[in-house]
Amino acid sequence: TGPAAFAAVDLGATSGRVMLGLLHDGARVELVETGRFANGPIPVPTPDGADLHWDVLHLWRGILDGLREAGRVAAAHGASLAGIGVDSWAVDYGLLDARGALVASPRCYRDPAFLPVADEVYARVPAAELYAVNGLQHLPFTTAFQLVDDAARPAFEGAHDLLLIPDLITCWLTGVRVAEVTNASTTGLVDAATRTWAEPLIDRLGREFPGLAGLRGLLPDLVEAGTIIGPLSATAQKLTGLGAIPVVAVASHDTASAVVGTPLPPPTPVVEPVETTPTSNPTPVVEPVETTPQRDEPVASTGSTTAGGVVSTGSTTVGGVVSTGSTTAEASTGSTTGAAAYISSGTWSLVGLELDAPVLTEASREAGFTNELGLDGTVRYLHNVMGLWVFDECLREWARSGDAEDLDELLDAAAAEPGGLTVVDLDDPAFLAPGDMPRRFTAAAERAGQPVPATRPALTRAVLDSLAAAYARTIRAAAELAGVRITQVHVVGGGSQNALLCRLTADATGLPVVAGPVEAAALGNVLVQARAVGVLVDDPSSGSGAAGAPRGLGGLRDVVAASSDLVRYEPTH
Ligand code: ADP
Ligand code: LRH
Repeated sequence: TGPAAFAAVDLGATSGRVMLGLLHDGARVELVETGRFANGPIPVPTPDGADLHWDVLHLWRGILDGLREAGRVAAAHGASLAGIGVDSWAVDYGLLDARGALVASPRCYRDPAFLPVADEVYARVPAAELYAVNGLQHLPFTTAFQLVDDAARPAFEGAHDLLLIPDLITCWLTGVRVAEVTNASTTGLVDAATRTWAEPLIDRLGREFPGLAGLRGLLPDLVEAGTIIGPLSATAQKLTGLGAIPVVAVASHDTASAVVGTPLPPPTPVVEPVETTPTSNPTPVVEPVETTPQRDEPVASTGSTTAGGVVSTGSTTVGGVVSTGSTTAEASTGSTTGAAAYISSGTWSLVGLELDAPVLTEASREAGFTNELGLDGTVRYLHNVMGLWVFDECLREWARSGDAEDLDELLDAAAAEPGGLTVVDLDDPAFLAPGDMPRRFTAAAERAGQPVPATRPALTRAVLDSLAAAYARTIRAAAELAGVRITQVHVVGGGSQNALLCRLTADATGLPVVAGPVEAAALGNVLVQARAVGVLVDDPSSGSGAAGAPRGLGGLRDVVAASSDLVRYEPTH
């Protein structure tokens, strides 16, 4: 029989794409790009400056074309589409009027107008109270803060429904309005422990900010990832040339889909203290990695490499995800849980761990950790690092000046720079807005009393050194707060192709870095669809589950590992 075919719409802040996922033998996904379109914040002049918007209609055009092409390419492989799923960047939304038409083009989270709002909210609802419920790190653009600003605008009065970006596209495809929970968890309006709308918090915001009095009425019903929303509507069928294909609510936050699409090995008990002795090898070891272990195989089967001196033992998994606090693994062996960290590296770098319950402590809030929701009841315990946005904005600025850089040559030149000279704090909101990044980065270096990079390669190196330092800091803090020992770091997304950054990350963390897949979000999107429509079920002969039962997260990741070319970077010091 031919492959099962799924179309993943994956909208990043830098580009949107439609990927056809061909699932071969229920074991391996081949991704074929059937559409890619540019994305980015667009300044729209106002009497007092400019608002930042997304061009969601341009994205919609690209999605329609990409889906039509996905249908054609699937047919050429002897398959027809069995599902469509949409994921995108988080927090932003479209408002629909009573007729279901868009009230205004969605605003972009990088709009500087949002910057002062958080403090206005915290003055009325203390940050600690918010964190105890929604578990979100402080980000100035969390949906709840955007809404306070938006509610003061005339357009808001016409709003009847609020749909996050992927839910908006799903609604345009099906006519059905829902809020998928992984992305809804980034709004600040969801209870991280119960995975439901945080009604008391929403009511409270409505009382404190009269413009938000009707907020609850704007929010659709929540659904978990993996819910089949409905078939393509008759209109969407005409627009795409496709049939009544089921549209599935995947893990619609792109980062949640990317974490599904990360070949994380199962957590394991670890014994013996971590040895931090540097290796004597002066050159980075870059070797192909075969696959991550099957969830149910002993960890020894990962091959000869033990992570950072940590010896892994046995095959115990802790419910498939890392448990916080005292775990079964700890109780039975007296050891700590060893787990892999992930970095979803695109426009942002999302750095953290997968947990089975939120960490809502004050220490966690103060350290800037978020508890966003993941697939199958998991929690994405992570921190937003400003990411390749800073580097890409430099590239865009140099291109605008008429003297564009070749990416590979620039990265080679940056690799030859001394390194470690300038390391700035990329959490600074000064980097959030678009425009003139080289000047803003050098200004930040000056403010921090650091050497100001004088050339483009030196500046590139400084940005990447700063990223690697932020990754190491974040991974250390996550491990401490969640009570686990990190054994390796997985980097996925477009940034996993940046070999220099991967090497610097291995060195800064002292841990092996496993890079890939590049299209982790699209892969995670496809896998959740396949499971939802009943294609990805456990093979009873594997002994890993009942016949016909849907695969767990570990089973989905077996497919990720089988579908990806991974590259491993060992730390050199
Ligand atoms: P998003 O989903 O946020 O739009 P992506 O996952 O597509 O982001 O990653 C985009 C980033 O990947 C770019 O910002 C760029 O820095 C990096 N990138 C893409 N291709 C390469 C490459 N060949 N080498 C190094 N970096 C790359
Ligand atoms: C990455 C991302 C991230 C959010 C940000 C708004 O694309 O979804 O997880 O914090 O965009």
